[in-house]
Amino acid sequence: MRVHLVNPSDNSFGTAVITPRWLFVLAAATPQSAGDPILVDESLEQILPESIMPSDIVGISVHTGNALRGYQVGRMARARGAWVVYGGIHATLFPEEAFERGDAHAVVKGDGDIAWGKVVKDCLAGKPSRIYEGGRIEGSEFLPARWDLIAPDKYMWASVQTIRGCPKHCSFCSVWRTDGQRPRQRQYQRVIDEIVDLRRLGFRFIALADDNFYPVTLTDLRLAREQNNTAKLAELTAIRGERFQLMDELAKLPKDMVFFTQITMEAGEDGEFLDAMRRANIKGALVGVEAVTPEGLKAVFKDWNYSGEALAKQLQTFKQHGVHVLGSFIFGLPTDKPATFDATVAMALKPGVTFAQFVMMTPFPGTVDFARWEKEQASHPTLVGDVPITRYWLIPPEVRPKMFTPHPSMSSDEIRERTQKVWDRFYNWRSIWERSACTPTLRARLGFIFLSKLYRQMYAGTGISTDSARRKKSRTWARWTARQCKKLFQAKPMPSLESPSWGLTFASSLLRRPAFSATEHQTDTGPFVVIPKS
Ligand code: B12
Ligand code: SF4
Repeated sequence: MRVHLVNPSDNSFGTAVITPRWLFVLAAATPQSAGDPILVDESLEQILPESIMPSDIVGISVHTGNALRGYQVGRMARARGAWVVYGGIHATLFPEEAFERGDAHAVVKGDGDIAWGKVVKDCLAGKPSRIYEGGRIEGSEFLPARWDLIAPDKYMWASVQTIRGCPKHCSFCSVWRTDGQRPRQRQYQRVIDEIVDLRRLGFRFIALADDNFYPVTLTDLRLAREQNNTAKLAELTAIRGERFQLMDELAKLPKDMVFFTQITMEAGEDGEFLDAMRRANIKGALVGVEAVTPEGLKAVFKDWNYSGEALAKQLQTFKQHGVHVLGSFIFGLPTDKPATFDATVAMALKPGVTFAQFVMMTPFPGTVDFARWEKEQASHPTLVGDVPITRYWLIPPEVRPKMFTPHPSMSSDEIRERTQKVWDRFYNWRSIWERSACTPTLRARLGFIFLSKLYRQMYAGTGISTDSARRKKSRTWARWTARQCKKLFQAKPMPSLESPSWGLTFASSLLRRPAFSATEHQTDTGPFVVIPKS
């Protein structure tokens, strides 16, 4: 019997940009009695059906975009006699779908860190439950990933989560509903231990895979103070303090390390925080700009964001403090007009934005937008084949519309074409060359150019492009560029690197624990085995 963990994907590039973290976390949650799991990331290569044997346990993670492929994998695995278990955000929101479409034996809702061990044991005993409630576990319970199982030469960036949940409530985002609005933060040393493990293996680029790296704003602190809410103020101050501790420790790691995260624009008001990010080598952050007009921001419940000149200034503030912005913009909002595309690209081309993504409005399940749309569709459902459009992820990709919700004044094709032009304009050679001047060396400049092109091509291959010929060309391009980029991202392994705190005489034995070794991962007695310092 073997445990297989499968990250489904229709697009295999042989090389991937960022590690799917769940694979390595669930590997850590797999009881030792089941042996080391086999990890299959289909964004590298597809699973071989012959690798699945009767009584094997196959764990499949589905988000909305890869659900259809995930169900295919599950049906194949069940037909070969395996136990099939689903988890991930989509399975959490639509557990019944995994049974109906994916031949599931069981579904885990919510976090898998604790629940997965129980699932494996129940499967081994031949009696899995139908649904497991993984819930929202505390930050102290998040498992460190088993990086010893990674093929380091396959990924450019590794991902480490430092916090889960987001206090905001944007209408297009499901995070605050599924992960909750209360930030669940990991103790900084646990994060550092994982990063040390990764640098030992030769990873120097790490994505801090957080929903929102800036969970406490200056406004939150001011309001708690004004309301004399001492308990709230203490809680917020503690969360903020832990962030600074993390960044102080990151700053002590090898100087060639580069971190990237996701943050709200309000961090631009907090110079102290941005300076700590710079010292910590957090060189870039995805900032959800979403819309450049006040009406657009209101439409997505993000009117606390900046627009117009104030937005341009705010984005530049990040750069002035040494944090590059990957601006994320949404097209297809009801308030968008043809002129919005020009205004957006003009804003993106201003000095504050180093990278940008222009995504088409997609109603993701679990969001306010999705609930509203589902309600509108209830009386007169639009069908594609026999699938209601509100279940668009079940529509075969060849016939799946590119946009799902009608726009009041533009057709889907018009929005798609205009979006395509914005991508082309932002990522043309000249603009990339100009932006690449922010890098310190020729090698870094080359890396910047490759990465910009790769980013653009990967997106073109995932739905925005106008026709399938272009999509195919994009994929070939992305594959080639990914191989070149990978070389630029690899660093010499540092097998004897230690965490800055392990050498401290006052550090507790827990602080001295490397995040993994061949013998110390999840045991049946619990994941946190303390390894005394030799
Ligand atoms: C980092 C991240 C990215 C990164 C890296 C992706 C990667 N390679 O992993 C990047 C930037 C590339 C990215 C891209 C996109 N992302 Co993203 N991303 C995230 C983010 C912030 C964290 C994911 C993560 O690593 N979490 C840490 C791991 C440990 O947690 P986890 O995956 O949730 O897994 C836990 C549980 O879910 C469960 N579990 C998961 N799988 C399984 C399987 C089994 C068998 C079991 C038992 C349990 C289990 O156990 C795990 C441990 O507790 C999430 C937000 C979030 N909170 O999840 C969004 C999120 C997953 N992304 C989202 C989206 C929409 C996208 C994009 C489509 C964005 C876009 N418009 O292009 C693309 C799609 C990329 C693709 N083709 O897959 C949405 C998905 C919504 C949905 N309903 O599907 C999320 C939820 C954010 C949101 N705003 O709502 N993303
Ligand atoms: S889009 Fe960002 S800020 Fe808004 S709720 Fe989601 S994670 Fe939070």
